[in-house]
Amino acid sequence: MDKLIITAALTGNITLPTQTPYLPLTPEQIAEEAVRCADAGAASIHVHARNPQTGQPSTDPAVFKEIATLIKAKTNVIFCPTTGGTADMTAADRIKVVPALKPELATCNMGSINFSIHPIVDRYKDGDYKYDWEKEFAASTKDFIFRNTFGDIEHFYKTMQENETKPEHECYDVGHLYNLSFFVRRGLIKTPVWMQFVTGILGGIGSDLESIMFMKQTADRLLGAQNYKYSVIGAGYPAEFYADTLSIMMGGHVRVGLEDNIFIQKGVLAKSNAELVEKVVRIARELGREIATPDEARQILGLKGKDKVNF
Ligand code: KMH
Ligand code: ZN
Repeated sequence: MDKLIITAALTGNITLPTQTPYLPLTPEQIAEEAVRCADAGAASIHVHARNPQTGQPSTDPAVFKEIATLIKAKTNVIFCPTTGGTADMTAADRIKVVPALKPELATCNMGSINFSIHPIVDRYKDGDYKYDWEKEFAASTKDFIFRNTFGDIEHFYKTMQENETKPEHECYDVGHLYNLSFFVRRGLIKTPVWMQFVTGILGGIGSDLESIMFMKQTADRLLGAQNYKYSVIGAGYPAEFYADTLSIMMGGHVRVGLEDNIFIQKGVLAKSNAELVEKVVRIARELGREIATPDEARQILGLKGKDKVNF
């Protein structure tokens, strides 16, 4: 088995500031969390930008650049920005970060899906929200279609190829594996590919073990096990740790972080992203799986190297 690549997803765009006071929002907070996660064993940091004043998800390349520069000054970790988005972001907005930063890795979402957090509004009263935008944002996801058409994906691939950025393929359901295999067969993306099974999102496949195994078996059948590396996300608690443990056992890689799960134990908020990384490191060590350093992860994934980025 490869050494284990741990990705830390620090803030995302679906966790609300109201859900946890520990969610990093400003570039400084995000960078500080990234450094702590790298020290704890994360090889890759998945980053979303937020408006530093309001905590709202943002596609502003200047904010991404500020975060990336702060992180690079203090650690050797891989910087992987999102190209995902919310209802008010176009595909053109979402991909802007790639030519601006020329990162080693960036996400590439492999199909259009419903992607919703609307049930969360049942948990809070109007006065509970930290920011004005949060309730309307969460409620509006009931009608959100996360758009990733074949045309969008082709455009993302082209931009990533021009900038030597490797796509991290986010696959939220079995159909997304077929989409990826379509692009491989067409020669638009070369193997070995790097993908992530994103499970437990309302609108995508569940985090139950059978579904994760089915994703793996389908990817093996469509691509051939030697032609891809994968990581697993389980959204929520305890799904994050169950899904990651299964992946550790199967030879896959893992992602943790407040983007996907805010709890360290049942009902106990994680006080930082690093606490989540530390927990998955403990699980991996108990299971005898060694942890990859950022440079070992670069080698496993075939990345261009951090000297070739634009930040
Ligand atoms: N928000 C996650 C469920 C992306 O940012 O492009 C999936 C994700 C994808 O992290
Ligand atoms: Zn993300």
